[in-house]
Amino acid sequence: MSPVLTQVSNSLRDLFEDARRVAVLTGAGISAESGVPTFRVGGGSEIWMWRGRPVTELSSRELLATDPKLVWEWFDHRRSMLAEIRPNSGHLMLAEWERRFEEFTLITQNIDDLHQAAGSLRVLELHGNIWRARCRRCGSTFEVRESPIQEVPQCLACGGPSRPDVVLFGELLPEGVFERAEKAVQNCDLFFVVGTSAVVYPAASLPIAAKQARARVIEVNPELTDISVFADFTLLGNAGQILPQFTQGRFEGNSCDSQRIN
Ligand code: BJW
Ligand code: ZN
Repeated sequence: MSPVLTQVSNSLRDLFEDARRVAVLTGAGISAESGVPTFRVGGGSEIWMWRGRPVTELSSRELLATDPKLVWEWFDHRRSMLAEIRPNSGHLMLAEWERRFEEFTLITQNIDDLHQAAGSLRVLELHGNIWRARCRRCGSTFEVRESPIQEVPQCLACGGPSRPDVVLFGELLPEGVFERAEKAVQNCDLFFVVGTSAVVYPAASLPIAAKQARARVIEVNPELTDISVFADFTLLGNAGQILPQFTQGRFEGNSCDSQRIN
C-alpha cells in the first residue's frame, strides 16, 4: 500500500529536510522533458523502435557480435539527437541536491550525460556513456564528441576498432560501479526512484534493496510501476515539475491530495 500524491506535501518536505544520506536512481524519464525519448511507454507495452527493430535488439550483445556497424549507426542516430538537447529542471535540481546533502549519491541508468551537463559532479553511470567509445581490442575508453561520426572511431591507444561505451543487454555492468551504488543504497535514509520503469536488472533491484535497508523510498513518475506497490510514496507527475517542489515554499492544505493504491 503506497500513498500516491500529485504534489509534494509538507510532510514529505519535512522528510526531505531531515534526511542526511540521500541516494537517487534515475532512468530515461528524467530526460523526457528535455526531449529524449524513453525506451518504454504504457508500462512497457510499447517499446522504442528504430528502422523496424526494438531497442532490446538494437542495444544487444548479439547485434554487436553480428553487425557492429549497425550498432554504431543506432548510437550515432541518438548522439546526433542528444547533441541538440539540454538538461531540464529535474537534472538541475539533482545537481543542487548534491551540494545540499551531507551524503548524496546519484545513480543513473542514462547514458545521455545530461546529469553532468546540469552540474552533477559525481554520477554513478550504471549503463555507461554515449559520448565515450571503448576499444574492442584493448578495452581502453576514450571520449568521442564528434557527431555524426564519419567512420567507426579507432582506439587512441592501439588503433583497434571501438564500440560505444554503453552496457548492452546481456553484458556486465562496469566493474565496481554497481557495487558502489549498492553500498550507497544500503547506507541511505532516503531513496528516490525517478523516471524509470524499473524493469531492467540489476538496476531495478536497487529500490528493493533500499526498502530492505529500511530507507524511505519515494518514487517520481507520471505512471505507476512495480515500485509503486512498495514505495513509501509515489509522486505521480513529471520529474521536472515534482523535484523542484521539495525546496519550494510550502503549500497549504495539500495533504488531502492523496489516494491509496494496492
Ligand atoms: C517519466 C517522465 C517524466 C516518462 N518524469 N518519469 C534478472 C531478471 C530478469 C532479467 C535479468 C536479470 N538480470 C539480468 C537480466 C537481463 C537483462 C534484463 O534486465 N532484462 C529485462 C528487460 C528483463 N539485464 C541485462 O542484460 C544487464 N546485464 C546483466 O545483468 O549482466 C549479467 C547477466 C548477463 C547475461 C544474462 C544474465 C545476467 C544489462 C542491462 C543493460 C541495459 N541497457 C539499456 C541500453 C543501454 C544502451 C542504450 O541506451 O541503448 O539501458 S536497456 C534500456 O533500459 C537502457 C535503460 O537504461 C534501461 C532502463 O530503462 P528506463 O530508464 O527505466 O527507461 P524506460 O523507458 O523503461 O522507462 C521510462 C520511465 O520514465 C517510465 O516509467 C515513464 O513513465 C517515466 N517517465 N516521462 C518522470 N517527465
Ligand atoms: Zn585499443
